[in-house]
Order: sequence, then structure tokens, then C-alpha cells
Amino acid sequence: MRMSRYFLPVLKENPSEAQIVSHRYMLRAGMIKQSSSGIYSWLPLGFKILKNIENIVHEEQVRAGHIPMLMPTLQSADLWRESGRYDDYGEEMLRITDRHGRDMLYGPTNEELITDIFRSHVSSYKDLPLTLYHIQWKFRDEIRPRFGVMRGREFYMKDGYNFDLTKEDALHAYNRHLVSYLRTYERMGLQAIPMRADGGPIGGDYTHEFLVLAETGESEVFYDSEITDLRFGDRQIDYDSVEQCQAVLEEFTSRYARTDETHDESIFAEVPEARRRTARGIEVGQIFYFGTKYSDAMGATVQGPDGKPTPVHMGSHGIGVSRLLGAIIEASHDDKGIIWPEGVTPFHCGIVNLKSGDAEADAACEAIYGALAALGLEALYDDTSERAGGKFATMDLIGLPWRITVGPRGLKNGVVELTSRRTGESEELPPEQAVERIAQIYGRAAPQA
Ligand code: P5A
Repeated sequence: MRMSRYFLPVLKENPSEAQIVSHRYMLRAGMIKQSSSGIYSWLPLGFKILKNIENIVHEEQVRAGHIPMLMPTLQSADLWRESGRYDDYGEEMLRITDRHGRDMLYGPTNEELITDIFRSHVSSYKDLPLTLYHIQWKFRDEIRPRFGVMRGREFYMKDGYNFDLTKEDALHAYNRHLVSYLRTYERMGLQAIPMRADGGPIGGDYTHEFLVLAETGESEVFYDSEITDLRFGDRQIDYDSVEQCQAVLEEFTSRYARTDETHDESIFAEVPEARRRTARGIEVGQIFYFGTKYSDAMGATVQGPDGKPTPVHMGSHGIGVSRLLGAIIEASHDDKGIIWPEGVTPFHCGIVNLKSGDAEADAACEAIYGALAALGLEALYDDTSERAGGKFATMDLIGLPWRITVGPRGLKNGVVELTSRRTGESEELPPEQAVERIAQIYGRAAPQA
């Protein structure tokens, strides 16, 4: 993408309404624009990152054997009356009446809708296990929407639902989700720690939240510091293996880690004092096992092996896709701007032309831009006539992990500059080698010599 043709409405000043760094940078980098309280338009740069995050979530869900689909945002109140949550959900639910006077609502979550789909189409235990998911906008009329996309009213969520014949099978689904979530967050450059939490309006008493530690997090958390040493890494897990998934769950949940909702001082006191930590965290996901809560209320049964109708065991599992942009920025930034991890970056690298209009500099930039594109790598090429300082400031603010700087002086010596946004370190090398390095970083085939 050429900067001169892009839509990147960068703000020079700090917006006064933003209290935390991620909100500030998202507004300044022209990623989002508030349309009303807690509701945002996703401008091109923000939209691109949202889609990258969504793609990682999809890939990891499919890897775990879960099946993608799409349910609507608007739901009939009748389903929620069946489960009893129409009244229970309270003022967070946005209620709407259509022209025929029918009660509708903008879905804050989809347990009822998916249970209705299940009971309409699945009747035998032979069709189990089944895990369906979608990534769709949700609405919760939060009393205090704040921090930009962190606590929005309209927000993007991946929500998945498992249906199993027995509690044991459903607990395997729970463990499988925990494993796949660990992989998902690490691909985004995040450490998200599973912590025992409270079921809240979703229900059940077996649930873990995934928290990214950050001073600006809304949750208070208590944990054994040893847990921060754990990494999922690139282990290959067989998602159908009960033992393997169980082992990962045990490894990642055996140390003390709880949100304030379930915190227990007497158990925490058993952690050696030097390892006891109290901190704040951003909740980027939550998994639940709630047994037959919805299947009992809504009559979702299957014919069991004994021929008798059996209510299915269920769980649901959510990832805050739009919130993740804020969480990643909170975890990865400096005083100049965002530092995107390679896994989610909107462009693989930036190209800064120090002298747009100079025939040689223009030609070198075009060649690099074209060579990257031929490798399937997308660069944001600043071809504008803005001064160099301004171009660098914009690149630093929007946080592309790599930058290639091209100017007449370097070109005289046959070199351009490759700079890491994270370390600030620069290296001079011939343009072809700079392209090669970017290709290596992103695991693309290096160009032919
Ligand atoms: C699990 C999926 C559920 O709703 N039902 C379907 C279950 N869980 S949850 O914890 O309530 O939400 C899942 C994740 O969504 C994000 N989230 C939000 N993101 C932005 N703004 C909000 N107001 C908001 N509320 C929830 C969180 O990341 C949460 O973990």
C-alpha cells in the first residue's frame, strides 16, 4: 500500500478522552473512531489488524477441530425466556421491539441461539461430540464503557459452544479449548494466564479467565509468580487426546492463579511468600463448563446409547477479539507508539523514502516494494512528500515491526537501512538483502540470487 493512496488519519495531539495508552494510540494511529459511547468505526488500519487477529483465532479453532458458522446479531427474546435469562441479564441487554411488536435483543452472547440450533438438528448421541463457533459482533450495554475497545458496548467476540454426551467428554472439550487458547494468544505475542474465575451471567462454577498482566487491566489478580515462566511454545498436541490436553491443563492451572472473584487468602498463603503476586490483568478470554444448564431449560436432549433421551453437557468459550487489539498494545508499546508483534502486524514492513521525487530513491523504493509484493509480503510505502522526521514519527506510531529506509546518500554506497521497531537497531545492507531478511523473518521463500 502506498501511503499517498491510503486512508490513515493520524492525529498529532493526544486525544483528551483517552485515559490509557492503547486507547490513545489507537485513536492517534487512525485505527478507530468513536461513533457513540462504546461503539467504534474501524478505520482501515484498525480493521486490518482486527482481521489478522480474527484469522489467527479462526486458524487455531479449526486446528482444534471446531466448526465455524455464523449466527445473527439480533435474536428473539423468546429463546431467552426459555432459559430464564431474559429477565436475569438485566440492563446490560439491549432490548429492541420490531414493527410487529415482537421483543428482540442484540445478542450479548449466544448460548440460547446455539442450543436452539442444536435441538432442531441433532437427535442422536452418535452425532456427538460437536463444537461450533462463530466470530460475531456482540452488544452489552455496559454501565461504564471505557478505555476504547477494551470495554466497548459493541464488541467483536469469538464464541464457541461444545455439546457432549457426558461430563467427562465435556471436560475434555474444556481442556481442548484451554490448550488451543494458549496457542492462540502466543501467536499474537501475548502471555495470557488462565485463572480460576466466576461463572457470572453465563453460569457454571468451573471456569477460567485468560488474563494478560497489565497495570491498566480492569481485573485484580492473585498468582504464584512461577506461572509466568510457563510457555506453550510450538508443541504439537493431538487435540483428540484426552491425556495430552489434560496434561497441558494441569501444567498451566496447578499453580495458584485467581481473579478477585474467586481469590482465597487462606489458599494463597500456602504459596511461598516470595512468589505471591497481586497485580492487574486484562481479560482476553474465558472458558466455561456449565453442564446441562441450557440443555435442561431448553430441552436439548439426544437419544443416548441406552435409547433414552439424555440432556447434553455443554460449555461455552469466548475470546475478546476486538479487546485483543487494546491488550496487545498495552503489552507492546513504547513512548513513540505501538510495536506490533509480527503475528498481527497490519503490514509486514514500512518503506520510508527519504527523498520522494528523487529518481534514484523512487526507483529503489519501487523495486523493494515490488520485490516484497512478489513474495506475498505487504509493505506500507511512505511515498509522500512529508519531511523525514514526520515519516519516521508516523511509522513509529503505527508500530510496523520493520522499516526499510531509502535515501540518496545510502544508495550512493549501494545500501538501505533496515530498522527493528522493537530494539531500534539499524543495519545497512543492499536493498536485495533487506528484502531477503524480511522474507526470512516472515518465513517466506527468499528471492533467487
Ligand atoms: C463464552 C462465549 C461469554 O460471553 N459466552 C459465549 C461466554 N464469556 S465472556 O467472558 O462474557 O465474554 C468473552 C470475552 O469477550 C470479551 N468481552 C468484551 N470485550 C470488549 N468489550 C466488552 N464490553 C466485553 N465483554 C466481554 C472478553 O475478552 C471476554 O473474556
